[in-house]
Amino acid sequence: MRNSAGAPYNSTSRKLCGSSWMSITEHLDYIPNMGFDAIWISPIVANIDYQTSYGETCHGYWTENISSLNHHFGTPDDLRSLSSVIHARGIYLMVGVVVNRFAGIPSHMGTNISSINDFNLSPFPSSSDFHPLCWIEDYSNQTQAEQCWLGDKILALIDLDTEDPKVVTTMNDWISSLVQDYHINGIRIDTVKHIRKDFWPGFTKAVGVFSIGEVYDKNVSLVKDYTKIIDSVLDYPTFFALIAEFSSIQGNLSALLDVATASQESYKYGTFMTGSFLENHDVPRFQPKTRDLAQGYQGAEDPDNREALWLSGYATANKTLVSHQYLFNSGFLTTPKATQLSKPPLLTLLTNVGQSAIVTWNTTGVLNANQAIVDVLTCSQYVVPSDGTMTMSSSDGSPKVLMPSTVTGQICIHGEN
Ligand code: ABC
Ligand code: CA
Repeated sequence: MRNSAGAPYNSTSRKLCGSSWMSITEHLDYIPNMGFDAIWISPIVANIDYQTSYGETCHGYWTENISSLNHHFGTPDDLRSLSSVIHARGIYLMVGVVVNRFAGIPSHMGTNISSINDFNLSPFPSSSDFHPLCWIEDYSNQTQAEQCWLGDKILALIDLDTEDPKVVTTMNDWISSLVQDYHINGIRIDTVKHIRKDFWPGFTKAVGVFSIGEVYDKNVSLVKDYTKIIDSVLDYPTFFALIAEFSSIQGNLSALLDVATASQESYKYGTFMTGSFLENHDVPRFQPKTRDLAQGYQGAEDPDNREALWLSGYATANKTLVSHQYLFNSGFLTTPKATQLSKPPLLTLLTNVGQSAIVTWNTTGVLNANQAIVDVLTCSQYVVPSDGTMTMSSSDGSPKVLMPSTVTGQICIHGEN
């Protein structure tokens, strides 16, 4: 998305940048060219509209009124138009949804529960619709994580009383209409671990389409329960392991395997349905952590990790950084420095040795004797010797993605991919 003027944007300013739903429609080639078939947009409802110590609500997470849309992003007709234009291109629409809380109350207005009545929160105008003020101080205390408030004394996020049946019914009815009105194909549910688990089955039923939940925690033991009540979760445990083990040459890929195995065994569908990611708008971008990548967003913590997309020039050359999916529902062969992921007919060889060391993968017994294979990243061709013994190597830390020549089809033609 670019802003209307195509102007430079400094995310540190935390200001609205003029981006809109209609501006997305000006760059629709970018999405399939990156290999994507869906877009996920920020929450769409009306937000508080005043300057806070954490800037303006450029991200859409500070809900004021769930019954109207965020006028900074466009009109209801604009959103319907975005929906129909992308659908015509075969692209799905995923929308961010916040249930857990309403707008931030800036500190100078006080965070006293009674001051909630002074805001125009809709359809929950009264302090009795919210949990009494207490701050989440211990995230491992589940009752506190669910019933106390996120945010801080600078900007409080008012926690909705999702134990109240009236609140539950209102939110379920709201999401059901929203999905239908705008032909939404999926939703990304925010702050899932901050609402009691038995709230979610009714809500996701009302959603009626695919939902993926944000459970921001590195522990498989905590995340696994949510895979049983929501279609999918963002795979934070694997994210933490990927970052730890791939961003440094001291990383241990066996530790990554431990997390992958644990999630395979305890998530409802293994890792088949999880949302894999290497970075997002809440965590530092991956590139500053290593010198081994060619391109990508560079920002550190929020708000620096929210660089404007138009500043990339919509380049599509380096797809792996943002779109690589770790298909962990597959076989592994891992040493601390080199791992082989086997998902026949695909074999992926990964390493964290860095660009100045040589790594070898022993593929004996993984690939068949006499098999002709192609590395689809470089289009290099190999034939497995007749006795089946084979090692592959890399001298610059590059991965390999191997496919049998018989199934690569059009991927590598005349030595190009
Ligand atoms: C603003 C400023 C920030 C400032 C912050 C206090 O206020 O911009 O610079 O630091 C929205 C906006 C933000 C805004 C916030 C608050 O609202 O986007 O810019 O920050 O006003 C979701 C969304 C996120 C959104 C919110 C709102 C929720 O994706 O964009 O933020 O609340 C928690 C929530 C998670 C939430 C995340 C930001 O905060 O659970 O839903 N994301 C621990 C906790 C996590 C916690 C995390 C970060 O810290 O367990 O629950 O996430 O605070 C691992 C552990 C984890 C641990 C991590 C750090 O380490 O296993 O448990 O996470 O090892
Ligand atoms: Ca809550």
